[in-house]
Amino acid sequence: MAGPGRDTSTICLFDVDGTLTPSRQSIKPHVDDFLHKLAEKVLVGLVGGSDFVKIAEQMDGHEDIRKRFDYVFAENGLVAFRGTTQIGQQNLKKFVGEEILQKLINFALRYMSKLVLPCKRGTFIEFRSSMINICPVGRSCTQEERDEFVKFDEEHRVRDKFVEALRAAFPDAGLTFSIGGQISIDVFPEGWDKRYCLQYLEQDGVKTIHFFGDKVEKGGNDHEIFEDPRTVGHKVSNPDDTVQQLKELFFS
Ligand code: M1P
Repeated sequence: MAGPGRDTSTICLFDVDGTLTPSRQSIKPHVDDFLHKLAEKVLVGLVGGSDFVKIAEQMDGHEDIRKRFDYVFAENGLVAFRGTTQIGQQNLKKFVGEEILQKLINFALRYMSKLVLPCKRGTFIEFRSSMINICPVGRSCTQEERDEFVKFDEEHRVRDKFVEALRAAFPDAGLTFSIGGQISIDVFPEGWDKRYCLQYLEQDGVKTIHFFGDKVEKGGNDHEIFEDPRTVGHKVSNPDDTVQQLKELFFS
């Protein structure tokens, strides 16, 4: 990772899906190689909405990503690693309490039971340590079924309407409903968005934080960190665009 003259006061922090990899797929070898070169110049970190296991699968699958990246922030940074050392872990269950959690889960299940979609599979609610992921098509869908839902959702705004209904039903619960990926909605306490990870970088004295993300518009899960004054935000359209922007910034 380290190289002579590496600037450890600067980090490039990347969203995963749509920024370094196609959504929920593995990183392409040329993007992976490029990150290795970049890591000789500055610190490199990941901040994904997904849980650690999914991020690790997408970034390689066999190497421990905590050895490869200076920081890995899963679930928006609520599960945080500096190298191989875990430096943070939040607990949704304790923070929100069982009563609200059950009301939310029951509401979401009722709402989804009325949806008619091209298909429905399994795992409609995934309970993570710091967020609940609600997925109308079901997380166990195949890639083909995922693609089909994406088209259907573009046309019928299934998730937008679902988020509106959730916001209306839980106006004072202190929860954020965020469309982070292609087929699901993330639910977490206000403030537990990707900005959460910045505290660790500040504590470690990192001075310049370049953030790269694709979902930077309002409602997207990169929006808050992209707009945050503590970061230099870079909007990208896909992994190749990310590499191109990095070349211009650090290699020209
Ligand atoms: O891009 C991050 C998102 O990745 C997945 O989204 P989806 O399966 O909907 O494409 C989920 O892990 C989601 O929680 C996460 O924000």
